[in-house]
Amino acid sequence: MSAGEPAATVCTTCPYCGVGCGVRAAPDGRGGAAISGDPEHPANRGRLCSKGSALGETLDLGDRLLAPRIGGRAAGWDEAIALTARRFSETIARHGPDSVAFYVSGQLLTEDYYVANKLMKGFIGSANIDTNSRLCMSSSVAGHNRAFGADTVPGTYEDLELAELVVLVGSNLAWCHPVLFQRLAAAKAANPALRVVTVDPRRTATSELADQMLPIAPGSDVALFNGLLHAIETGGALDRSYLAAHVSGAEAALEAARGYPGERVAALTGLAPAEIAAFYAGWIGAKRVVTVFSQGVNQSSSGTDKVNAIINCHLATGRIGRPGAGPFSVTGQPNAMGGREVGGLSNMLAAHLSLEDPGHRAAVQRFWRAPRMPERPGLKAVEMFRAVAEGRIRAIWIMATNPAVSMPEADAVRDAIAACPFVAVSDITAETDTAALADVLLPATGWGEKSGTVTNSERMISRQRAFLPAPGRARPDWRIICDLAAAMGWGDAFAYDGPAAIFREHAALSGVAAGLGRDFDISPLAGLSDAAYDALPPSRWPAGPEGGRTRFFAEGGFFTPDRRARMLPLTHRAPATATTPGYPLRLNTGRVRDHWHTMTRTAKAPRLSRHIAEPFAEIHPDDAAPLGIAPASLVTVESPHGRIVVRALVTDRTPPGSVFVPMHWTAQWSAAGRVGAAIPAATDPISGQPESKAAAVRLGRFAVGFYGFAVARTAFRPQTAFWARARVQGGWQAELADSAPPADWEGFARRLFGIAEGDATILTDAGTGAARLAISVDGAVVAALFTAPEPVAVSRSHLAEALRRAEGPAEMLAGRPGADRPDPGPTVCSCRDVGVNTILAAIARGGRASLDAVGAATGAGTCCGSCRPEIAALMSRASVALAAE
Ligand SMILES: Nc1nc2c(c(=O)[nH]1)N[C@H]1C(S)=C(S)[C@@H](COP(=O)(O)OP(=O)(O)OC[C@H]3O[C@@H](n4cnc5c(=O)[nH]c(N)nc54)[C@H](O)[C@@H]3O)O[C@H]1N2
Ligand SMILES: Nc1nc2c(c(=O)[nH]1)N[C@H]1C(S)=C(S)[C@@H](COP(=O)(O)OP(=O)(O)OC[C@H]3O[C@@H](n4cnc5c(=O)[nH]c(N)nc54)[C@H](O)[C@@H]3O)O[C@H]1N2
Ligand code: SF4
Ligand SMILES: [Mo]
Repeated sequence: MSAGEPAATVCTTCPYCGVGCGVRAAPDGRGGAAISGDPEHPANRGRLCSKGSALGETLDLGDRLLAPRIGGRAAGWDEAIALTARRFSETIARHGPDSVAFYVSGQLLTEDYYVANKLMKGFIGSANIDTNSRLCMSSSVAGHNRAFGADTVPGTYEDLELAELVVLVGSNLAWCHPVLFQRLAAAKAANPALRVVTVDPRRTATSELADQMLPIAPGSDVALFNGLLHAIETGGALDRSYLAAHVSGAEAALEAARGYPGERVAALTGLAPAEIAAFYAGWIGAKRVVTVFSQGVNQSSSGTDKVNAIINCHLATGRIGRPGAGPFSVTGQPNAMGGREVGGLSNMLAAHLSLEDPGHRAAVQRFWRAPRMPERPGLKAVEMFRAVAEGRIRAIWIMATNPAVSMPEADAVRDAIAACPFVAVSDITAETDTAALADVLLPATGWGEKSGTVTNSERMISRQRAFLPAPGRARPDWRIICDLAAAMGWGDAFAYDGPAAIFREHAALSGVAAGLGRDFDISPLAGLSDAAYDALPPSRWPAGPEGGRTRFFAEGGFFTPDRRARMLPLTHRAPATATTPGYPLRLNTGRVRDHWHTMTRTAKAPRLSRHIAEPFAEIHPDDAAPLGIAPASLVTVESPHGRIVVRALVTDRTPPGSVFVPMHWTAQWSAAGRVGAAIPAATDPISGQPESKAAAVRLGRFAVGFYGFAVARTAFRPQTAFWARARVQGGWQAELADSAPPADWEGFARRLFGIAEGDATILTDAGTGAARLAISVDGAVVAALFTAPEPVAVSRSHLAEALRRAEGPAEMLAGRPGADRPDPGPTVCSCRDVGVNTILAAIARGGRASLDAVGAATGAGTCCGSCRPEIAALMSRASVALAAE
């Protein structure tokens, strides 16, 4: 904290994405806090995105789990821990250590993660601890290990600013790592010679920054980068001295790449030969090139090969570990990296040591004074839930993740958890699809209440610090895990008095690993006092005796036995379910700007649902037309595993043959929006990461008798065949639809809202069957419903605002603002609440206005900046329209 800062302000780290922005929180003394970006944090220098800036709106306790529950009833901690320990111990005694499992999360802090891994691997003696990082980073981990001999991210964020060329492969950085994207956009504005290329089947907010967009066929990245490697060779761009000194396997990799001349790459990727050639020439010509990759690479049945295809090109040119050059895996979760450091995956040990290396195992066993150690890797996430379904795992503890939503074949996973003899779930809320299935619910402290460390994408370890008291009986995750370990008889090995003690042990173990030649070394931090730990500034690893190193591998020094990197011979493979008769389309899934995963936190902030408030499918007009799918109608997206119902967004952003659906909606927020239900559990053979971006599906029209839109002051959960609800400023809203309109709209509305009192005002249109209905108390509307045989055309933002302002029925039932107040349209800028119509009007007034001019006129994009790519898109479309006039 710098001088002059009020004493109460606490510096901490954002709990969302892997950019790892520093946050300042000033508690208001009433359970809330004012949130701002930390100007001194090296990741963000004061910036925050829309999700980070809305953190203050997610702190209320309304939905929190405040005491343990057993079978749905409130229970004490002693009872809950004793029962969990007894069920685990009995299961192990009867069926062996591999009959139990932990399924954990990249959203745990390093200290939580460390003790969970130690308990399972060293004391229970099984490697059945896996994590949602399996669904996220495991292909990158496997690719790094194959090429570098360790899971090392060689570069830093600064490299994106120092590069001549940044290639974003399968990364929607503008929405998923917004502050890093803003750093890139600022660097490009300052240095127009910096070129950006996106490789993504879809046009996204990220592509607005791109000089070249490569709309690659889903799953064909290996072909594109094999072709690049071949072009590097034929173009004379191999760095022969780097290869001779530091790399093995180059000849075999080059030989495999020779099978990918330009025409073959064009056939496999669907890209035009000229655009491929231009991309290759640009890549080869740029000495400083960073290739950023994310889930379009990892979440694939050839994910590990995709990672190595990219790394091959960097090794072949020696463009690695130098300022502005290197392959760069950006991590998703706030502590994806920390989880890898402690060994939280079932095929890892700890501190980047290998489970299958007897020497490593013995060293860790000695260090932990562990009674037993598994000799074989445990089950990876997909295998783990299969084992649950088949009764081979009989007790599971799920921490800080929501697999009933986020796993592929999510319906089967949900049913397996429901049928498992014993399920414990640690969460901050009971209102999740997974928590609903638990035998024992354990209340964890959440962001702002817990304390520990996280590591971001550039190996920067930052503190998360508490600035609020633990609510109710909630406890930090590390403590719940240590309490269980003690109840199972291992109290001595888990007798930590706080996260600092755990961190010291973790740091000391990294010193053991460094002694065995591993990359992850923070041993100089093993002697931190509690006070020094509390004050720990952001620190990049390795923090070795030589005082820390910024980048890896410019001079070789890989972590393989011969210290040489490995290039690998690779072959293109189509997605696992590429051809499934009867399912002609490919389902791509991912994220939207303002929601986080299964929405347990972001859905609490009304301003974050203003951007997108319901699940949708992006469908190309060529796919929509033959099926008669109209814009804003409802569609089914169906695979052999499951079916969802979502809104049709007919757009050419997605290519023909491909449908994009966001991953966020759960059974808490929608009737049938859990897209994981439709995704097959096909995995990469090396990493075990599921292919979440290329499922074979078919589309259908969802038969609708009436559509509806509803708002109310109090929470309601519709029972209709389709619904999706969201928080709005003064209450709740829902989109709904069902097969046949009810006979009596007032009765329907009163049941929908659970409101018996108040006056109902109803307007019906006998011709169309549309109805508008408001329930008011003392002249102010408390709930309103708008229905029509076609998608309801009312201004959502106006209705939410009218509800908040307690308007009367006449104002409300008009459905949109009066002529004196223009309708702002759907929200683009959630910080300043600026709608699309307002922005378009400003663009129209200003002609080809600049982003800053639109900002000055409307306020849009002037706060966190996350919406600037969308404003840029509106501007470029408007200028196309002007040009066409
Ligand atoms: N707003 C927001 N931000 C987040 C998160 C969130 O939930 N919400 N989650 C965080 C987490 S955990 C993660 S892992 C990251 C994920 O960050 P990203 O990986 O950037 O996000 P996604 O939207 O999952 O997918 C990225 C892109 O991959 C493309 N893609 C699909 N198939 C292919 C393919 O075969 N090849 C290529 N080249 N591209 C393809 C998709 O069209 C999509 O645009 O985001 C983090 N940040
Ligand atoms: N179809 C499809 N599926 C996907 C993906 C995709 O792109 N497409 N992406 C995958 C990826 S990359 C990821 S990372 C996963 C994410 O998927 P999940 O991990 O399942 O999603 P979250 O909503 O982040 O779940 C975190 C849970 O932890 C709880 N929680 C928050 N803070 C704490 C805490 O401090 N302690 C405890 N104990 N609990 C806490 C939250 O309330 C929430 O229930 O989804 C994967 N699934
Ligand atoms: S970019 Fe946004 S979500 Fe990611 S860490 Fe920064 S503020 Fe949080
Ligand atoms: Mo992730």
